[in-house]
Amino acid sequence: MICVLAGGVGAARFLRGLIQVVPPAEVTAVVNVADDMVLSGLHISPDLDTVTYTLAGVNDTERGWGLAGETWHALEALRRFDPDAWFSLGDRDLGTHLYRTGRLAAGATLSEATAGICAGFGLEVSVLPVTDDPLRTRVTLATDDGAAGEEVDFQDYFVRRRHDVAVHSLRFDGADVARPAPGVLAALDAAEVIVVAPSNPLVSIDPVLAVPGVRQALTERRADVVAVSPIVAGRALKGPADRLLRELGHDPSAIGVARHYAEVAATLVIDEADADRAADVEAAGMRCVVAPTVMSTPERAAALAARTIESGRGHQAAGS
Ligand code: FO1
Repeated sequence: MICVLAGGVGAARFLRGLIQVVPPAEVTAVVNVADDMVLSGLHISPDLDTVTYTLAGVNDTERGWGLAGETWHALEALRRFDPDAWFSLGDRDLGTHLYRTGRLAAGATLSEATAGICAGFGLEVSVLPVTDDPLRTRVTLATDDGAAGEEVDFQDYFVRRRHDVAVHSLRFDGADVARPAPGVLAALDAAEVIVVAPSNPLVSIDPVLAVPGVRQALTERRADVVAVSPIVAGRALKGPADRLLRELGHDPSAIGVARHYAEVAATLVIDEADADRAADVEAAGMRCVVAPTVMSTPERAAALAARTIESGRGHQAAGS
């Protein structure tokens, strides 16, 4: 079994590649829920849905989030009453949020609601929220002179402000008391290889690691953990990972990613464009594998997944 720690789009593409090279029933995705929010009374789980829709092959590939062939009649109707509605829920996507919210209101856990959604899409992959407890990323914006300013919800920062603002710090509200969802620690324990997907290290993977027990589970399995760098030639392919790394005091490069993950993962896969940084990655304490990491086609995603899994298995064979 392969276990993948996952955020949104990058992880979803990686997982879609992975199920081309590993039987889907042998894959477990442990997914970030700290981007979740309640909007118009509906519980939205962006990363869970991005992973689910992509694995099911029904995602909108242009936007990266939501469903293909989406229409926006409900949003237009909502804007009659709230012209400033800034978070776009498509008509088809709404079905997912209605189902999830209904199940939660009836007493189901987020894991149970997620299992129902995955069954509805016919998925064989186990998609697990990292926790069923409330976990929310809160973003403290930086003032012009770099001091701590207003603290806002993650989606307020990411979508409403288009992550085009300086960040002072992050915290994961609820992380201290959150419990891993059923199956999470068992999957980390049983996995042949654990992959840290090419997701934003600071706002997608760190909240997953912040759930008590998860970081320790990875540390204990460090030799079998392979991380894939989401930074290529100093840039994030999507989203604000490069800017956030810089603003929060990390090197916005494969080396910064290596330093960030060295405690939990033995191996880092970096892109060919960063081949000249391999020695620095190794100096940061990680074994370095150089491969094409840009998942511009499903074939490239499958090749990256195959290489990543081989790297984890190879490391085990080497006995390190
Ligand atoms: N991202 C946007 O940039 N604008 C949106 O209006 C938006 C709506 C949305 C609705 C449902 C959903 O599951 C995701 C949605 N996203 C939207 C994406 C999402 O909020 C972010 O990309 C992630 O949270 C970051 O991983």
